Amino acid sequence: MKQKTQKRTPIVWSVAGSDCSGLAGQVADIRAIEALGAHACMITTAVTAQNSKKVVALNPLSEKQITSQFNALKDDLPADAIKVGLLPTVESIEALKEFLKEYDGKLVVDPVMVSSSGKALMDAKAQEAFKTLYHHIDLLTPNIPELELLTSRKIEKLKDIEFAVDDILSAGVKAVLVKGGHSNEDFCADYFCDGAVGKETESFWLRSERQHQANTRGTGCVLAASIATAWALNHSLKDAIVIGKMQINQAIENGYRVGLGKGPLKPLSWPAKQRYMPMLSDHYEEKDFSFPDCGEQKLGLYPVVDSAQWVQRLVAIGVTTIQLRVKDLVGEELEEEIKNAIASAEKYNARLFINDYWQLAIKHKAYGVHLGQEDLDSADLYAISKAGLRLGISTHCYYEVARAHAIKPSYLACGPVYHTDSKQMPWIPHGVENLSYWVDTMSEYPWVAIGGINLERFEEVAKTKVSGIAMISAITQAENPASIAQQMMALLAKKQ
Ligand code: 3NM
Repeated sequence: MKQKTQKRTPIVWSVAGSDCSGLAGQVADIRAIEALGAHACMITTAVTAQNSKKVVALNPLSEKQITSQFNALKDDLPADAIKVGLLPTVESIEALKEFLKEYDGKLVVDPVMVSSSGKALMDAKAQEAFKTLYHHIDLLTPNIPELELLTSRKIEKLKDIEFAVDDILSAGVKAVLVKGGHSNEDFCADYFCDGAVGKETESFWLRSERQHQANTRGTGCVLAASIATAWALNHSLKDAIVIGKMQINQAIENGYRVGLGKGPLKPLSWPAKQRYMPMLSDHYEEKDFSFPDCGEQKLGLYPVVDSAQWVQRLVAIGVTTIQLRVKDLVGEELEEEIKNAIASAEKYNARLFINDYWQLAIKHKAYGVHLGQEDLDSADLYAISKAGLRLGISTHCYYEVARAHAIKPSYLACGPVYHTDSKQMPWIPHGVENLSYWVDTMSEYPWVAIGGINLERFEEVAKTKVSGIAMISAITQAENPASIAQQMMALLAKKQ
């Protein structure tokens, strides 16, 4: 009988210490890896004896014992990503280094140096040898005490974190995520940076509200293992970091008590709640602006057009939400176009969003502004907020949703839902399933679906809980645009 061929499940290796108490270390890694849908393999570096109150013994394995585990796995169950935790001795580091000579895949390393009860988990020689791994590491995830140990710096101010991270990046690590769980603030902010001084860098803060939960053993393990897993599943590293942060927020919420001391986190399946989504920005502090909502009425049919004439044509037949996306006008002509579009929308009481040109939108009192991610850095969000305009933001992935979430716009757009020829983008279409994930997960925002939506696909999109359905070509390139728009509006009216 012919066997069914199945897509191979991605594999993530946990190179770490076992923990007989089932609270942290490798067991936490396995739970995290399998919760996100990958297969976990274990390379054990030490058979630790610990309980919920203390580490009793480390019991490191020999270089030979560790190497034999690498050799057993490497051809049969090769890693799509590796998460490294406890490396207690120079021998364990040597064994890993030897293996890394033939592995150039994704490598996330959580430096496990001191236990939460204060026991040193790496001897002084191992701490030095650890640095010889740096140029192999794609992402290093220290907490503040570990960052201090690794860089011999005292971290007192936010700037100290940046300097210390810079030391590590200059020494060869490709990216660093510093975990902020150890601060006393009522939020928890992690700092990411991926390039040393002089090289092109990207850095950001990821903020979540602090959950005052007692059962938090294994936090570092679950975070790094979740990031490695999401990365193994082919999300970008930055998306994987956001997914890891969502998962840690969910796992902390579900931590449970089991022994006399702190209990473990519980990583559940794929995180899908707005309260797990971190806010991502270049600021440590939360931004203090807000944007008005778009009213009770759903955004509905939302054509995106490139001229005031189109706005006039469509609002006149009852379109209530519309975007002016002008690409080829400048100066007075551009301003005139925007003024005319605003006048038409006002006449018919339609909600007009101006793409990109936020100054002109403010000047002529448009209903709202729509910005792409690339415009977020240059636009003055404070000015838009102060003027009382609504704000819509395009998103395509976890990183972008987390970034938009920090701005708390009036709506979020999700695209491309299907293939589109109207805009060049690197994104694979979401499909309706991913669109639904976003609408259901970030459920406090109205969502607008965009990309490749036409009359045939319209009902399928309308079945999700989106607030608005946006399109360019299905209307502007139709033989009879008014008829298509009216049919779409009729489908929405039928649904209500
Ligand atoms: N933004 P059409 S897709 C302007 O995914 C735009 O952010 C998108 O055009 C996004 O309806 C898109 O012709 C083009 O496919 C939508």
